[in-house]
Amino acid sequence: MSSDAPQPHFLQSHREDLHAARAELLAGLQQSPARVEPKFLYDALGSRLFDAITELAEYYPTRTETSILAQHGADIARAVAPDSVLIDLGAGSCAKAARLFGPIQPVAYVAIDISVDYLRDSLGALQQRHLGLPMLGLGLDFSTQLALPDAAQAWMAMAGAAQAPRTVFYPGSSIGNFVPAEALALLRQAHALCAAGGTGGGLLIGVDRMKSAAVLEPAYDDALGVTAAFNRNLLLNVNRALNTNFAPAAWDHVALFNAAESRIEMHLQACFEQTVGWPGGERLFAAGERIHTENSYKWMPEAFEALLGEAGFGPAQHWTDAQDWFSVFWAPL
Ligand code: AVJ
Repeated sequence: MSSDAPQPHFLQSHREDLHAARAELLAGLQQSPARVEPKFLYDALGSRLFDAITELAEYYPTRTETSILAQHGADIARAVAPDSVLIDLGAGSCAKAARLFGPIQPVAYVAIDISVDYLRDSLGALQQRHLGLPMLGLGLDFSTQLALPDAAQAWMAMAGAAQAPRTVFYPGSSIGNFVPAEALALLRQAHALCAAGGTGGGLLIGVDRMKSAAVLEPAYDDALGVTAAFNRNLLLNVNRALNTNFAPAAWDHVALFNAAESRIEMHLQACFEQTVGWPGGERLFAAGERIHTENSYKWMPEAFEALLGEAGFGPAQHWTDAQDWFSVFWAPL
């Protein structure tokens, strides 16, 4: 690589109060039932384990969404404004957004992930394949607040894209991690993010649909145990954050479909009675006691369309697959 090859720009937004973040995590661990937010699934190893999950036969969402985006790429390109800034929420490997570059021809690409470290390699490699497209990697935990920091606004102005329409891309049904009230709050912030750009902006979002437990449960409890490893790895991440002494092998992976709440739940279940300690405290877990680590909501398309409207978007359109398992919505400003 020559030294004057274009490079992506990187920014890491840090939560001001790390102490408060730790206190929040510890409070969740001490609740009954205990809970840890799903963002703790995504350290460097967790992000790689998730990428492996997307290749499993049982895990249909990623490949179904990919096929919808491929099959309806021309329609999607007609809906999305030309010359927009593509803002990718939870970019990870950046592979999904990269497949949109051809159809929608963005003028700039902003990849947002909780950790900028995971973005460095993927975005660096992507930049070499798209030399003329300005790219920003932004480390930001948008689960608490979705807003671009001033430095990101300044970067867009430098890239000549301050007035461009904004296409916010939130694929993978990651919106499913949020209970409906939180999902609405996040969609409202996504709407504000689009509204701060030029006319023609909107949200392109992937949503997993309600379907039978016979399809849903294996997707979250695969035969190879990759999802189990992904779930248990959260404990190693918590150990680093809090100095706890969780032993991952002492916890079983549990994935269950909660029909009343329209969601898959992941839990970690203590294999036997054990005490987990941290500097200044400890908690006893009974055999069989659970830590709730993730919700993955499954939506009826009509209900999700209504949610988009409540968040302030105009009339949405959506595309689906032959089995009606997954939907990709375009919600204009
Ligand atoms: C990244 C939140 C969409 O809910 O399907 C995959 C995470 N958890 N297997 C999902 C996940 C277990 C995934 N999302």
